[in-house]
Parts: sequence; structure tokens; C-alpha cells
Amino acid sequence: MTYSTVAAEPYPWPYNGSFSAADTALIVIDMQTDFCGVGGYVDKMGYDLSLTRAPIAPIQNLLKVVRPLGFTIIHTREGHRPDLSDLPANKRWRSRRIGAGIGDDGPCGKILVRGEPGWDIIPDLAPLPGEIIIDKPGKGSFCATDLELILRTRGISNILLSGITTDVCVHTTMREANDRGFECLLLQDCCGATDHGNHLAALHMVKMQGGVFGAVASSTDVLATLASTQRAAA
Ligand code: C5J
Repeated sequence: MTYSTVAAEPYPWPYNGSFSAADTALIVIDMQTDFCGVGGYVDKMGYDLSLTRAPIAPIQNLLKVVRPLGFTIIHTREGHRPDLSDLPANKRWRSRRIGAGIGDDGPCGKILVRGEPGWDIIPDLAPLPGEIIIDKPGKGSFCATDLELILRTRGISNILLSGITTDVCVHTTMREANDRGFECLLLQDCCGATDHGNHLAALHMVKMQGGVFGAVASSTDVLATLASTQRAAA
């Protein structure tokens, strides 16, 4: 089925007037205990977990609809090899400065290390069998991963972005995707940051210059488009 545009800002998304499950992926970024669970990396840094947990329910609602429609679902996890060979010294140094050293022991195991309990995706948003998981050592999902190869192989041209954090990993991924020619829609209620002002600023940045990195909408806008197109076809 071909869906019409989503009511988004600053333009109805996608730019070319329609999208389908075959050409669109939902990327769920870093919904890991380390970013939104008690005892994880963000908690250790002292930030308000309610901000990074806010997108959980909207993402669940969206997944409930788009999974059966056949959209490609991709989950990412930020984390490092257990030997820390892919952890830049400056990233480790900065995290230790704020009392949450990446690679150091924490309440949920070694912080942001692959295979540790804190690094895992939270059970509420656990990937289903067959869904793609991208392990990334950095903030962007394209850096040092095979994400672009997977998207091109599947014929994906449109990306719905969700997850945490809006201003860091979600934004970096959106910028990387936009530069590669993917048409991006940032789902504002399906994202969250460690600072609400930064969340709002990140949304604002996308809308500049006619949509410099793509567009912004709520998941309810996407759901409304899916429902109205389906109704019209019935
Ligand atoms: C951060 C992320 N904020 N997933 N990671 O360090 O945004």
C-alpha cells in the first residue's frame, strides 16, 4: 500500500508525496538500560530518567501498528567491545569526569559495554526475532556499522527516527542519513533527551532552512496517515 504524506513541519513528509512499508524503515535508537534504566549510564550521570523514558510508550504504540504492516524495524545499541579496543580515550576520559566511566563497573555491569546487562535494549522495546540490530561504537548509527548497506539492500529511502537521545544519537544519525540522501522524519514524541531544552532545540534545528535535515512530526501524525490511507482504500 502507498501512503500519502504525514502532516509534519516544515513540510508534509516525505518530500516526494508518498511512502510505503517497502521503502520505509523505523529506526529505534539506543533504548538501552544504560540510557533509560535505573543504575545505567544516564542514571549514573545524575540526569532525570523520566525524560529518556518518556518515548517508551509512544514507540510501543507505533511498533504495534507498523510491525504487522511490514515496515523494516531497526534497533541500535551504543556500546563498546569488552576489551574496549573501540573506545576512544577521550570518550572514556570525559565519561569518567562526570562519574560514569564507560567500561567501568556500575550497578548494571560495565557501563556501555557489549554483553553487559546495562547495554541491553529494555524489555519493553525488545526486538522481535528477525528485526535488525545495529551495534555502534559512536553516536551516529552509520559510523563503523553496516546500516547503510542494509538500507540500500532493502531499497529503503525513507527513515522514521525514534529513540534516545534527541540531541545526540538521534540527531547524529539523522544528519548522517540526510547527507546520504535518505528522507528523514524525526518523531518528536518518540524521542527524548537528558535535558528538555536540548530536546526542543534539536527539533527546532531540523525545521530550519526548509527542513535542513528532514522534517518533524508526532507518531500520532504518522498513525493518522496510515489509518486514513487504509480507510480510503477500503
Ligand atoms: C549519548 C545517545 N547521549 N544514545 N548517547 O551519549 O544519545
